[in-house]
Amino acid sequence: MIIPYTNMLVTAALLVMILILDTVSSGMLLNISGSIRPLPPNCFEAVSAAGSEAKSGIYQIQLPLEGWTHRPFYVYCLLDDNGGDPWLLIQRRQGGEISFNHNWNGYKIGFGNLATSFFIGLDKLHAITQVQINELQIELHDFDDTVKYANYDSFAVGDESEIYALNVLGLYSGTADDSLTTHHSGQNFSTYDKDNENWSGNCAKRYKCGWWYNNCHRSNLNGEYLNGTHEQYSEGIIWNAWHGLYYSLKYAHMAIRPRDSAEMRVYGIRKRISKVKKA
Ligand SMILES: [Ca+2]
Repeated sequence: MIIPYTNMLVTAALLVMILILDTVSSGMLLNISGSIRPLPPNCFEAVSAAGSEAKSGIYQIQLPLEGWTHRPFYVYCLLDDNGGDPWLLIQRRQGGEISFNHNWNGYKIGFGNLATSFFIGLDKLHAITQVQINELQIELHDFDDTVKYANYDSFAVGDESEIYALNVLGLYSGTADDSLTTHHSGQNFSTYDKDNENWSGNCAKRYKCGWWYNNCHRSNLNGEYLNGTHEQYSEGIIWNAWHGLYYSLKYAHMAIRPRDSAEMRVYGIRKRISKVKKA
């Protein structure tokens, strides 16, 4: 009688797996209690749903945006040390183990490891910044473990037909000084196989990563991981206004979050969901 009992267990396990796969592919989560709830649309709601257990980490979200309602994906949500809304990391460098020297398609879809170093992907970045107005925070660490910030009160990138241009970059505030506005605001994205910048050479090929290059850069947070002071002009993870063009930072991340109040955000998302449903 052992064999039929084992068969029953296998069948039950398969049924549970099918149910889980089905709910995940349709953008629903199965609660411990067995009830089904929709995936959160952003880090704020993902972290809120985790309640007192909430911590910085990987969450699954689903954007309430046409073309994305059946394409849930994972993001890294970072709790705010100052008690503000959580941030969504769009890029992080914390070691040299992940190469950032990728082609157009690599930057389009994203690459790396969400738990360590990664780039979210330009399609997702465009979509997230389409849903609502976001602010941007760049956090930088040097090898003395000094930490500095560059904040921009709005941030959005165009879609692929707009060459993922850095279309919206708001007012700067912070401690790292501004190495983005003057040289990079409004610039197209470039990779070594798509030169969309203003230099006679190929910036992405020369500096080994994709970025919103102009006639190259004053910041290059996707650059090679080079461990501090070096002799190669402008190479490495660069933030010129703090450490100049011959110093590669120890750590960098770029994080975004909706700029509006929680109330405004929920209202805005509801409006968009109803628009998507009507379409
Ligand atoms: Ca060029």
